[in-house]
Amino acid sequence: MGLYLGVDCSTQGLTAIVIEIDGDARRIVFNRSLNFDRDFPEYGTTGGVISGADGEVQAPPAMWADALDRMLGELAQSADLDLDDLRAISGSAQQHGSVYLNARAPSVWRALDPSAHLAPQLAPIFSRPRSPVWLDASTAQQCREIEDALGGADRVATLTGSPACERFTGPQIRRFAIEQPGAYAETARVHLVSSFLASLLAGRDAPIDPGDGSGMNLMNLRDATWSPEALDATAPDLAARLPPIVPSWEIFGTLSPYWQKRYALPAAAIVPWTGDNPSSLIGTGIIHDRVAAVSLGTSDTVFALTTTPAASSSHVFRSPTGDFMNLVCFRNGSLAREWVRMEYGQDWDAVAKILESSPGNDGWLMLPWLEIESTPRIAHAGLRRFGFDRGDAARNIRGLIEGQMMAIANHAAAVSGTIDRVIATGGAAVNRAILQVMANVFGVDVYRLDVENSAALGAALRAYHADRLAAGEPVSWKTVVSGFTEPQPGHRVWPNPKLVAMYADLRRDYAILETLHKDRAPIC
Ligand code: XUL
Repeated sequence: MGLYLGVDCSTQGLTAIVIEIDGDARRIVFNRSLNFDRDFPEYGTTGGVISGADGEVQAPPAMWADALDRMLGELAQSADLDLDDLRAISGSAQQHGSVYLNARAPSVWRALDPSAHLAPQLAPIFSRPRSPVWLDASTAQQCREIEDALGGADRVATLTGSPACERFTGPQIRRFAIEQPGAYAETARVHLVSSFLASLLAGRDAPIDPGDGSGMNLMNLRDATWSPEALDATAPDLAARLPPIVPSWEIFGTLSPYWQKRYALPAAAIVPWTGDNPSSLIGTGIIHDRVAAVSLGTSDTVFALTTTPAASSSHVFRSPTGDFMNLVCFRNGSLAREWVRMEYGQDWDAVAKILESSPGNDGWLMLPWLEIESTPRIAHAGLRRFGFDRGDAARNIRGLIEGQMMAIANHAAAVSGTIDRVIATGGAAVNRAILQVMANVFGVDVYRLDVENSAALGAALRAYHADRLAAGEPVSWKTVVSGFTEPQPGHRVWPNPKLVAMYADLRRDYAILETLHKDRAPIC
């Protein structure tokens, strides 16, 4: 029997899931979340981040470390678990964010005092106390410079899997290197959020996995190695500052003495962490084509697995299975849904009733760009409401959520050819009325999985896969995910054929409005 821990450090909180695998008997035995704003108020975040001028959005890496420390403490206190059976740990984190460490980091990790909290002991290691995260939109100029140096947006996309994107790591690093050359010179190591947290567990520099590495505009997508020309186009001496890229399943260390002594944990294997989306691919069981996952979280994403990169997808990442995953990301996800709910003073039950009455909003459409958007790229934040009465709660709430679902369904064509089924995950997937809109808009069955945080589950499953491989008893991905990711019949939502036809027309109108208005200022 073995226990496997998966941790997900998302924008707004940190979740840990432990799975127990005993032959064919498989179950989740621990599932807990911490919320950064609520549980770590001393860091002063809102929605897990701190927003500054010029589109800057950052978060303190010490807060993520603090959350990891508290979560392992809670795990160690869990009376139901015999943690001597903990065999391997992996994790995932919000993609693209970067953590800047000075040369002292490795010696600080080696000398950590197990009787003391982790975060304060890490204070000497940061050459930049705050990390830019995926919501950061301050790097437009750096994106253009990188594209110019590499021969244009298409060339960057072919090489790295995505055009230069404001929220990606390479442009973040370039801005830092140019604007704070002294602090960049002090930086010995640039980590992703994922590899930073994996380093803390192992007490040594963790590698980057190809899944998260492909969200940086720095990795050659095809052979999963750092691209020398992309590195040169980004910042001086970057190669020396980046950890190596290794296969997602290559165990690189064991839980460090700090954790073993602090919480009486065993020397469990540490498997490279990946990005939250690649991890969700495993946690939703998407190991074959014609199935797309829609993750409704701080960002909404739609993704699918392919054996070759899709030409039309805005992002192609490597998947933790070694294949490719195509992904489209929408910045206006749960925060926009939450905003419209609060603005009109409704609870989620009332929102569900609103969605169930008058599907299609009598034809009234809204482009839900409360904040600047990445799909399509919208530089001027602001809802675009067409002929709406701003006082009409039902129409505005329905307009925003239906608009989000139409945008997701329209852009999903870029990630997968035919889609037979959608797996919905993320916090908002518990809302059946939203999934009903999704099913009607997509015109296919939508399934919700039991587990809300598919990224943390995916991490635990990846830990299991890597452990068995290292033990010389490899397990196929189909077997890895079985027992955890089969959709429950009770969680299936069917489309209503009449509404599918109506939404097909509305989706066309929505696409036209999107094209017409993406370069225009908000109208109301
Ligand atoms: C994907 C993206 C977001 C983050 C947030 O490209 O930027 O989904 O991973 O979790």
